[in-house]
Amino acid sequence: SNSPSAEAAQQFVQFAIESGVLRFGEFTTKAGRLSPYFFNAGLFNDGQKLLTLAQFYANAIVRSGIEFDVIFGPAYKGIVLAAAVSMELARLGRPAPYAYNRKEAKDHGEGGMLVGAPLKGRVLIVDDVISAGTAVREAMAIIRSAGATPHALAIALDRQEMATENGQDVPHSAVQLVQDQLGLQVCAIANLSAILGYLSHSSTSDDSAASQLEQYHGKVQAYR
Ligand code: OMP
Repeated sequence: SNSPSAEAAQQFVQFAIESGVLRFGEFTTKAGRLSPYFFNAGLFNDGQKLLTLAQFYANAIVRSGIEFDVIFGPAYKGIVLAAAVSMELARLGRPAPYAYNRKEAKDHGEGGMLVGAPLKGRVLIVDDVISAGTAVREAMAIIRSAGATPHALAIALDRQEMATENGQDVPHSAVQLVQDQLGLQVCAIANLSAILGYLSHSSTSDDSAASQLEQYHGKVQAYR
């Protein structure tokens, strides 16, 4: 199943809010959308948070039933994620090698743009967030040029937004694009609906954040 476990999704939203990773306010996304919330995975910035994060990913991946040969973490945030998820999967008795890319080519030593295990076979991309689907297409291009097969995507948060192609909004979500057109299996720990659900049940959250997220959801989601 690629739909997140509802219980894990709620627990994850709470964890992200308590960690300061999920914040409410005014933000601009990479695709240039004005968003009332932002998820900054870089703030899972101590060992305990990273371990808990890795457990959420590993459980979601195992639950999804996705099969793969190697994990790929796109630089920079994906590097830490790939390593942490690989460690937790090993602890669960499902060892998998991992690799990541450099953003700048190295002209000495071992050279090249890829570090870690050889990128071959079915590749699971582990990344933080999917919004308009640009980052995942960049990761797919790196995997293909290494001669491997982009096979699946695991993310912490699916923002459930419409995809862009060549900078233009298209009438389907980024996850639909990745699954139906690019052929990847997708698993997410949580999505915008889970955030909305959490806010509607939490007594501590403010109602204005909840209503702004509702509005935003209506604006950025893809209708078909
Ligand atoms: P897309 O490439 O549009 O799918 O956006 C995904 C990337 O946006 C992530 O890898 C992040 O670099 C960044 N991002 C976040 O980290 N958190 C958010 O809440 C929103 C974004 C974003 O800019 O859309």
